[in-house]
Amino acid sequence: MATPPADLEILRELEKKVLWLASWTIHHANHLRESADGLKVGGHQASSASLATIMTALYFRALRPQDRVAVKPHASPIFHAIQYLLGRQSRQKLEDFRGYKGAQSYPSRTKDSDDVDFSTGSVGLGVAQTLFSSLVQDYVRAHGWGLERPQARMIALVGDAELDEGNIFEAILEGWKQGLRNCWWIIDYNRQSLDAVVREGLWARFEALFRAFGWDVVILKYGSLLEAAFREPGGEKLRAWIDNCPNQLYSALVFRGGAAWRKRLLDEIGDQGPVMRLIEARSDEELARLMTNLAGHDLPSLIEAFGRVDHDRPICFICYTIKGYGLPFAGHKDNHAGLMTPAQMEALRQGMNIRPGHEWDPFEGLGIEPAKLQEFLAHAPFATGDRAQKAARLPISAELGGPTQPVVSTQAGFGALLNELGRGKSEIADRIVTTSPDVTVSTNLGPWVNRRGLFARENMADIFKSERIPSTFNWDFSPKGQHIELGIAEMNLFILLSALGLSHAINGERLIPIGTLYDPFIQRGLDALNYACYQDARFILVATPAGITLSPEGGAHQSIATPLIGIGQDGLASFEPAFVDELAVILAFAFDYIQRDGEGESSERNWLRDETGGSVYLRLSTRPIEQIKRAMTPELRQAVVDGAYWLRRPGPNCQVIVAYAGAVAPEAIQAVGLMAEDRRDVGLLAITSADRLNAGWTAAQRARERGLVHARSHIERLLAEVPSHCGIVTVLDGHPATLAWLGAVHGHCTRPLGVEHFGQTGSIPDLYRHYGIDANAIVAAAAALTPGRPIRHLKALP
Ligand SMILES: Cc1ncc(C[n+]2csc(CCOP(=O)(O)OP(=O)(O)O)c2C)c(N)n1
Ligand SMILES: [Mg+2]
Repeated sequence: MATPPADLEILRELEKKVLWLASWTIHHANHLRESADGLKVGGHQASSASLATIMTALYFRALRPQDRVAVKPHASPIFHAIQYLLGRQSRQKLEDFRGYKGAQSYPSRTKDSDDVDFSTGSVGLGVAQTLFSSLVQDYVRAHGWGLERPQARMIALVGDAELDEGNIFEAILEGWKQGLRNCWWIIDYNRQSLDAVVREGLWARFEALFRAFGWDVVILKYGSLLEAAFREPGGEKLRAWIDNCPNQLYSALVFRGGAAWRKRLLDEIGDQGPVMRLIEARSDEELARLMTNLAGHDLPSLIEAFGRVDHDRPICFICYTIKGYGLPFAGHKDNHAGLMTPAQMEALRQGMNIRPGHEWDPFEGLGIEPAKLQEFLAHAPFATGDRAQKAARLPISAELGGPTQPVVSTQAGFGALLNELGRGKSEIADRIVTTSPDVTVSTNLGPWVNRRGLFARENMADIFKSERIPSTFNWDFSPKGQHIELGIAEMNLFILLSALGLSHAINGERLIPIGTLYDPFIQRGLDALNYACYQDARFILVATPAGITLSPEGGAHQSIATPLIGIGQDGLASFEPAFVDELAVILAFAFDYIQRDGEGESSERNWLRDETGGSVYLRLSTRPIEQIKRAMTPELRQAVVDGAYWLRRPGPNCQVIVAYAGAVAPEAIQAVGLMAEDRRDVGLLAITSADRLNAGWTAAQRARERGLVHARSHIERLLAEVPSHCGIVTVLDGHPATLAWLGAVHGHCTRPLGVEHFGQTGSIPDLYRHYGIDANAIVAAAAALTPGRPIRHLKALP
């Protein structure tokens, strides 16, 4: 569909305006706004200019309201400028760019107010997010939800150096397996990274790679001016020269300008007949304009390419651009952190016909009447529909599961709870979608998958089943399946969870995503997990087995630091239950918690910001543990969710308490039993969430500092019962720092036990003894901590 010349004229004016506003925003942040710290804002100006034309073509022409875009981090000023022109960004936020509560340095779903679809910042992640969001859209539609809404294209604006990130390749492979559609990746092929100019011929590797995985590849190299020149006499010679021009030389000439182009071209091909006339017919300025007329800066080429797409296969557009195009440092290899000087900015201002004092006026200096521009913007396809999506919260029952076996692990308990949910009929069960990077069976999702099936857009039967070969697992794929099986790539797991966990906001359909993996491999995908939390995706992460307790599986798979990740990761409430009745309570809580979106007021009861909700991390174990026969009272349920309860309440003459978390519960119980013969009133504190205890404690202290003198957190109330001379021994299968802070709550002397080194294989008793977290070690720590006669049962430690 050809673009009417009048529209093209308007789009050209808007392109100029977008570049101006983005440049002015950056300049304002650096030179005009009072900066208390004197820090300069680099990294945006050149990188933004690269994408000004592509984003103009997209937002004002090609995008439809339902389309979703991940904008490369450093193009954020262009994004904010476009939103400003569309009336969705305030001038104040632009003026405060990168400042307190101003427009964000990198587009942010949670911190920006101007309609960001996907956050970006850590390069590679936003790109993969668009791919997984396409898969999630297909999942939602295959289940019959949201069919009344038009299908979105999930689009990423990708830096060429961004493609060095390995997670992108993991995602491409997974996308191929899952039949990816409706996904566009637009590569800003400016041949520059942060430090330097990229390798020659990179585009050819990209092209081959994308084609190998079933993508359509569209290469947008030369703009309409250059294409026209190539058709002139001598044009073929010019094309051959530019095709063979090394990236570095091309960039250098872009930077140096018209006279340098002329000299170089005349030196190298000036004697080759008509091409000389082609060069000589142009002034220096015209020659520079011609030679930099790459398709990524050519509106007609871009509009035509985007408009021509007539299929839903994934597409990679390789768009040739110039980093810093239209600005004085265009092409310079050091331009990433480059900033325009006030004099350069002044020249740009004059060139754009902008009067001093009118720099923020949306239509200042343009050659078209404001009313016409306003009208055009209001009718841009992107602006004509409602983009916001919302989904109601799903009802959940507080009770989960049935009777458990007398001796069982939390991992087996988790499998049984999900199996039970899968067996029943409930809205929540229908909205659960599980996923795992090739550890579905070994994390106990098997029974659930047997009931609910695997997801694929096309039916695929389990041949083992049809061939009547006995197998515990039914591996049938169908569009109604509720488990997405991933290859072994933990980055993909987290980015898929991020996409599933935003379905309510992106697709208007709520999902309850549950991802499983081995606990140590959280660290493999940690940046993606952090990214998912940063953009407020909602999911439940089940990490199992964990710690050294997986002992016979080998030292390589032991995790030590993950409980600290659980405490430190914002947006993620982490739990490490020991018993399955606790797990059932926590899972029911998690189903609700991941759906909350209230304001961040802390509850007086625990001082946690529970109304805002978040994601949940469950650190589970394969160790079968004798279960406690007890009724789940409302008080106990609340305490489990808040993070701790007394398994044995300390008496008034108590000298020591043991506080444990997770799989070491039997050791803690045994140690308390041994000590009870020589120490009176020993207390035993069961901790289900060090994270929530810690968060509540911190928040309550803050509240008191603000004058709310009666604020008390859950852990403060629990430990208030413990006499001040009493010692605390803490123990978990994880880093001892996880619980070491308990001593600071009321000043109790504390000895934290845990695991600081790893790698040894053996049985659980071997390893608990080796690492000093068995009953003996707990008793020895208690004996050393508290006065009194020796504890008789203390055996010699090896
Ligand atoms: C994971 C990660 N590593 C490093 C960075 C720092 N960084 C920001 S942009 C960039 C390279 C940019 O090159 P490219 O993607 O080609 O974009 P351009 O600047 O050319 O527009 C780097 C290394 C980052 N943001 N994220
Ligand atoms: Mg680049």
